[in-house]
Amino acid sequence: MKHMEMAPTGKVGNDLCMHAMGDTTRMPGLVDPAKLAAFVDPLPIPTVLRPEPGKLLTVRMAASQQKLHRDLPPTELWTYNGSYPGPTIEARSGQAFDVSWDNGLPTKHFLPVDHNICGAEADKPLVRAITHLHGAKVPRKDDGYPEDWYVPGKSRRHHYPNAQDAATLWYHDHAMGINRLNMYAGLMGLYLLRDEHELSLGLPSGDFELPLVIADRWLRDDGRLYYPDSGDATAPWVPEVFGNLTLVNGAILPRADVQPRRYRLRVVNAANGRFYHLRFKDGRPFQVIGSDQGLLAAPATMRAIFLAPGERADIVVDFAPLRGGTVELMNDALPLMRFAVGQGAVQDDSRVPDVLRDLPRVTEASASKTREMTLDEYSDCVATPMLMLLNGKRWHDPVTETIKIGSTEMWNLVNLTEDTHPVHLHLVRFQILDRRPYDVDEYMEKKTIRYVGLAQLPPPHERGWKDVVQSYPGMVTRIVATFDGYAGRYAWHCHLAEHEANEMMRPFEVVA
Ligand SMILES: [Cu+2]
Repeated sequence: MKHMEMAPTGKVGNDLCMHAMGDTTRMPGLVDPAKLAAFVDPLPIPTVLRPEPGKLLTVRMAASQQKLHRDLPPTELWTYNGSYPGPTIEARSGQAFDVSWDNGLPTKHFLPVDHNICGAEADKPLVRAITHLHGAKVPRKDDGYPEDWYVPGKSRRHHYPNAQDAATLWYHDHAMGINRLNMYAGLMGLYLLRDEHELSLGLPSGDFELPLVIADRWLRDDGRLYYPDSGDATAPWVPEVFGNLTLVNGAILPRADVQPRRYRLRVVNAANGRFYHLRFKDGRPFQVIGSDQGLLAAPATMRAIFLAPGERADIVVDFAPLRGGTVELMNDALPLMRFAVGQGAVQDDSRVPDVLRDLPRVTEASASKTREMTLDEYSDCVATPMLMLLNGKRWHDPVTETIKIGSTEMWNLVNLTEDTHPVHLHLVRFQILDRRPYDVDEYMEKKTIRYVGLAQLPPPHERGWKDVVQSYPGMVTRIVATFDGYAGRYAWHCHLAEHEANEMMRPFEVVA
């Protein structure tokens, strides 16, 4: 398709859109965030499950009621083990176990299923689920492949080898065609993988390590979740969802009472579509010690971090200078939560070493194969208002990426759209080589890349192992991954859940 057919769509998933949608948007019948008392609810901390090696852990998906703010009625959510976020699963590297993911959901969906979306056709059951452990290197049958969904009343057992480095992983629904709805309904939780090396570093731990699962939602005045639709009941899919309320661990504008000392924050951007530009209101610096796939080589001192859906940040912040004071965690100019720092004297034995781990940078030369992968956006006013594709192909088109197991490949993500897309690969970790501006129009015409600027190295906080990369518009983003571990068919996709659904997701096949 030619450039002219590209949709002149609204900005999706970037600052422009966040501001255009506005965080104070008030629609009739929806909760107005300005009317909610701030920092009155304590920051919820999900229950921690520590499975014993070799044992079976059972986690059950079910509808449940949960208060998201003191002054709001309870909200129906779909959760793992009755809470949003679900329980935090703590695992140790090298200690395998199995989880039985039981589907105890209702048989009717309470959010607008679009039967035009691939995998959600009218002949499919309305409610289906499959849990993907994001960032885990697992056999194909245990990955949570989108087509491995099952219906209420059924369960599926996944084996987690945990044969990888310590990292902030998270689990969430991945059912073909409806996972954007299932995730929005609440089906997600943290999975912290720890290893001996990380535990030896002396980082803040125990009560001084806080998970922060951040995601936006709309709520109706009666407390029910509102998921926007196109206005066409036969094709309700929308290309983006930006709620006006932000939940941190399931609470709107919560407060964490902390001590004047260092804390480790395990941050997940669990939103369907919103990017978060996180900073502290007073501009205080913090140390980023890890990214998606674990520790960086060295801490990166920052005052703000931009996280796309699916991305994680492992952060250490020192509240000692704030004894007796408060500080808000912000998304740009909007507060997300408050830290209220106690008065008492505390002894802080934690530390952040200057060297966190041995982490060699991968090189271009290590790749035995290079693939050019385009990110495309098409206007198709017949079926749907817009369509996002990878390599111009749909999910059901034949597999084009057949990869020899153990081989190292460089994927050049050629973004032809006007938006940033967070690209996630299942199974593997990768490093970002660089991003470089190129002539988009010339590529459309001749399919050749002409660079129009210098290659930009990723900033320090993106130089670790990653499993989501922000592919910027007008840039070629180069990543290098080694496809080791397991053979089989896995998925790669945009982590904007609405894009992924239509149809910014493709299979790749690892072969022996
Ligand atoms: Cu996208």
